[in-house]
Amino acid sequence: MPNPQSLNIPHEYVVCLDHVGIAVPNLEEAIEFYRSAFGWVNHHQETNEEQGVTEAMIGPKDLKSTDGMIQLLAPLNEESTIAKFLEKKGAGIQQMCLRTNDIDALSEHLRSQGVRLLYPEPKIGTGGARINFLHPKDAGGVLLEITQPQA
Ligand code: MC0
Repeated sequence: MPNPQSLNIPHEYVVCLDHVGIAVPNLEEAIEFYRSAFGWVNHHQETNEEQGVTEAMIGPKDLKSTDGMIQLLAPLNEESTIAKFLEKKGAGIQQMCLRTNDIDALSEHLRSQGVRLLYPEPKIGTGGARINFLHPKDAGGVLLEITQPQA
C-alpha cells in the first residue's frame, strides 16, 4: 500500500476541495435539515443512474466558484454503493472530492505511485464532470474522489 504521506501529487493538478459527500437515506429531508440549520440552498440536483444515486449540491447562497460544497447522496436502489454504506455505517461522511484541472495526468501520476483508482477510465459525475476514486485503503482511510468539471 502506498504511503499517503508520499503520494507527491503535483500541486498544480489540484484546484480546490470540490465537495464533501454525505450519505443520507432521504434527500429531501437532508436538504431541509441543512436549510433550516444554516440557511443553505440547493444549488444543483440530479440523478446519476450509473452511480446509483440521487444527489443535491448544497451550500451557502453566495458561493465562489472554488468554495467547497456539501453533496448529499441518497441511494437509488438497494445495489447502490450508498445503500451499502448506509447499511454498514449509517448516515454520514462517505467521501471527500478534490477538483483537478487534468484528471488524466493526475490519474497517471497516482497509478505510477501505486495508488489504486477504482475505474480504469474516468466516469461521468456531477454536472457532466469526469470523475474517479482513489481506494480508501490507499488514501489514508478516506474514499477520495477526483473530479474534472466540464470545460
Ligand atoms: C468502504 N470503505 C471505506 C468506504 N467504503 N472507507 C472509507 N470511506 C468509504 N466510503 C472501506 C471498508 O470499510 C473496507 O475496509 C474497505 O474500504 C473495502 O470495503 P468493501 O466493503 O470491500 O467495499 P465496498 O463494497 O464497501 O465498496 C467500497 C468502494 C465503493 C469504495 C469500492 O463504495 C465504491 O465503488 N465507491 C465509488 C463510487 C461511489 O462511492 N459512488 C457514490 C457516489 P475494511 O478495513 O473493513 O476492510 S457518486 C458521486 O460521488 C458522483 C455522483 C460525483 O460526485 O460526481
